[in-house]
Amino acid sequence: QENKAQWLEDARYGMFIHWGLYSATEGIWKGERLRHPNNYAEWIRYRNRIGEAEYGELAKRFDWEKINPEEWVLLAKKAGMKYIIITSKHHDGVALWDTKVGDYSLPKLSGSNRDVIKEIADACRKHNMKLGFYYSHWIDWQHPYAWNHNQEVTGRVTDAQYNQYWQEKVIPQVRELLTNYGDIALMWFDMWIPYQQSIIKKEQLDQLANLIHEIQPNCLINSRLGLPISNKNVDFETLGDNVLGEAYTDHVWETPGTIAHSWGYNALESEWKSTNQIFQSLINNVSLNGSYTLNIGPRADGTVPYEGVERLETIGKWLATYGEA
Ligand code: JFZ
Repeated sequence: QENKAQWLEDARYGMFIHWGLYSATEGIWKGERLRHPNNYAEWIRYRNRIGEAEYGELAKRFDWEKINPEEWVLLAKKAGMKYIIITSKHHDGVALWDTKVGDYSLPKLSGSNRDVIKEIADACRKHNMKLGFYYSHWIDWQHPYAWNHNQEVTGRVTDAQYNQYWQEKVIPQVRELLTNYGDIALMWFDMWIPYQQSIIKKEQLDQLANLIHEIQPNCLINSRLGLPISNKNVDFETLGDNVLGEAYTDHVWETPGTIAHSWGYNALESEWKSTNQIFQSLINNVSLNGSYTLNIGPRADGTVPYEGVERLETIGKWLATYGEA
């Protein structure tokens, strides 16, 4: 049987985009930096204990005059990247698209009728770029019955309650994502422990995978679904964040990497990797038949910090001159 993930191995280099309400905080909430040594801006709602209503207000800071997802696609092109993965719903539970499943979406919270997921899907089609969706299935800080680690935000959750979250939010939202936006190359789930150690049940993961296969049989699923690469529902392995490949494997794999430290835009970012370091990470993975998915964290107006643009363009120029197409 032909490996449907072969294109990802051949692609070698892609763009990750972390963009959501958290981007508008820029990593600062009420004059205070993130209450955690890891400066992940996309975790600010949880770390700084922001309430749902107040968090939703961040949608008002989005600058729709400037936001243009096609520019992200053009940047990926220039960088020599072959696919894009965008945070359709991160742990905060906010859908970036115009979901009909609940009111917790960027269009509804911002009062804008723009559907950024539709716009990036259209731009990817136009520029021949593969598109994948990050979807936080395990954790959701908005739904009262979803998982949020130590349960400080929503209280304890029973298996039955968790299943309610699963059936009324995860399943119908993933169905929307795979129905309304054309061909989706991959779904990137994000649970970094085996499902047995989580509240998720095997049947729920199978249901999710079956749904994806039913709507888009060619759509790939990553191992952070919560299952090992040996499972038939997993098409490629996602290594730990910024963890590079060490050897050839018999399966397709990728490393999600950051240019700086935070995934979401953080104005206090101070750990930009050098262009050399990023380039060597890419070369390391490519030399082992792996892929490198490098993240950008645009601001709430869609602009990408120049530190990232500069590194992406430098490497892109090198690839255009010396790399194979
Ligand atoms: C997760 C998210 O919590 C984070 O916000 C970001 O989206 C990132 C891509 O994924 O964070 C992780 C997940 C797994 C590891 C580390 C951070 N890991 O396995 O090393």
